[in-house]
Amino acid sequence: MSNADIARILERIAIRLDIEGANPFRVRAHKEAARIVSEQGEPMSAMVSREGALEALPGIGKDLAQKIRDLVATGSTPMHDELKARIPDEVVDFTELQGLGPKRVRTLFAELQIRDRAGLEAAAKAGRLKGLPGFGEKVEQNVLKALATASAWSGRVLLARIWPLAHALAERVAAVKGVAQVELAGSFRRRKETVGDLDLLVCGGDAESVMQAFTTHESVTDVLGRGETKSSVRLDTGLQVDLRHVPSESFGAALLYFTGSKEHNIELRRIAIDKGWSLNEYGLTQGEKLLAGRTEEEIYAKLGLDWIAPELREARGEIELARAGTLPKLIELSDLRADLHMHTTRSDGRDSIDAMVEAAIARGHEYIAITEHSKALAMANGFDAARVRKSAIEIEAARGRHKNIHILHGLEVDILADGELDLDDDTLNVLDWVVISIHSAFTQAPEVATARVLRALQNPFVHAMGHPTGRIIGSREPVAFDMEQVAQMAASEGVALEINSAADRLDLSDVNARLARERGCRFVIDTDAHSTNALENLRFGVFQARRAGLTAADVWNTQPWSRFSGSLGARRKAPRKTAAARPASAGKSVATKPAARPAAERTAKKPAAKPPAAKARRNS
Ligand code: DGT
Ligand code: CA
Ligand code: CA
Ligand code: ZN
Repeated sequence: MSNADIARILERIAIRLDIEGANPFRVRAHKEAARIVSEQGEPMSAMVSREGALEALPGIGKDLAQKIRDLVATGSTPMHDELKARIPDEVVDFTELQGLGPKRVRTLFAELQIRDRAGLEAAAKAGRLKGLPGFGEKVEQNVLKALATASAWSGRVLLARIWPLAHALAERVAAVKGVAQVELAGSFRRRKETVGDLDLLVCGGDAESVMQAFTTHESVTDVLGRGETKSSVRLDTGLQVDLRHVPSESFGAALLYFTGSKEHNIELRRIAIDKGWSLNEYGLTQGEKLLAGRTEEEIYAKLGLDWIAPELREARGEIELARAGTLPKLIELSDLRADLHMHTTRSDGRDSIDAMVEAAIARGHEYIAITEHSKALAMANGFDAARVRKSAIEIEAARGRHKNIHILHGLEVDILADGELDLDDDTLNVLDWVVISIHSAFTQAPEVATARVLRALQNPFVHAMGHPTGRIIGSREPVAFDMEQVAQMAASEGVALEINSAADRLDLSDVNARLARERGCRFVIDTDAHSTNALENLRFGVFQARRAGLTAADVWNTQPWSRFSGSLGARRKAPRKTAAARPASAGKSVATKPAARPAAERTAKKPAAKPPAAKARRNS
């Protein structure tokens, strides 16, 4: 069992204890143990053989150490077996549905004896949930919605979750003697946010040895088929992987075909047919004659097209651009110089400011923003006005300890249900960087939600909107605001829209980011990291941006610090457009003192001759 497997079982023990109404201390102890195990670099299977090593871990006492030993030895523990016998897996999974925490699941289980998904859906449809203590009409409707969302995504896995394993499989095959090329094609190569299955392509080497290496990987649980040129397996995650062994003269054609999308392929084939040729996974041919097939580039070239990045192959106009030679130069991970959304132990993050800063430096960031939550998120230790002022001192002290990165004093401020921000303008003015986010009232009617967001975007202290739609892939639908109007307002206000890199957010989506780009919006790509490890997720945000056709110039945090810091205060100093809608005090404070930018003073050279505010706020 890997540490991740062990952590997952400890986590599920915690949920089951919680559902049974066990002592909250015991619940928390198991959750904490799961976290500790998942963060250990050394495998538990190695640690168990060293006397006292497990007990030396923080939060792991005798009892938990024994459970870890049982898990390593047998894959289970007596306590988990007993709990499982009482509470089925599907009931534990209910806690992942939006709106159903362990307490409500306990009620469902105890009062209605609901033991599976079908039972939950039937009960909700029959209106038997709303009368339960702690439920009500709205919760019942939300459960139905959450069930529908979950089933629409079922069977697909998040790109980020399968990323390491997919590469491990590809590396296993690449290590076979004589193998020349290995590619993970399909939706994975297009960097879609979720994948239905993996499509591996291999050329070179002896096919038999390739199939042997592939089908015997540790994570393979079933071999669904094994042939000379194609094998299929199922992984322990449930995901299917197809591997095709293809000759090198048609590798490019196979890669093109199996990368898809199907719609993109159909458009390409139409172009070939118009020229009297044919295109399939073996090559581009004219009668018997092979015109191209070894590389994708030569096939695109023959068809009169520039090579198209896989992320754009969704039949959304990329072929016209490739024909005209006007494809965008897509942003790359190395273009990003900063991460402007992250949390520390001061709110709900797991790591200290120093740990986050050091990890950001190690990643090569030139500047970062530390953005804790605001007070509306009491559960997450959100900051009130006084805490923000104290925070400014803490950030200044951190700057003193870390000279080789610029640290912005930021905050992730809640957008309240009516569009008011969770903190007053004077407090916002203390901050260098203000991200606004929706963390409540997710199910407002479209007009209400649109008005709410439009209002929030007009606050002159705001720099960016975090995870704009609030959707969680597989469990929460986006807030129903009108993206068209929101994008227009964000563009005219100069507020950047975030592409949040968290595996199950990736919000904005590709489609929404594309729309926002067309309306002239600027973007930021951030991790929203709650731990140092999560700072690594930035690449998934970049993938989403590439799928939207974004270039480095579209993304604010690609700018070097001198330009970036020079553009931060512009909006605060501009005269307010809608003075009537604003409290008078805020306007005054803006007029009398410049926006606080202590971090900016740390730059060696002052940003020379700042461009006019309006221009600085817009790039591209
Ligand atoms: P997925 O696995 O659902 O996330 O999405 P894909 O795009 O990986 O789809 P998949 O695995 O069914 O097939 C891989 C690629 O093979 C697909 O993107 C395009 C190509 N392909 C599959 N079936 C067809 C087809 O019927 N016609 C054409 N033109 N291409 C196809
Ligand atoms: Ca696929
Ligand atoms: Ca497939
Ligand atoms: Zn956040």
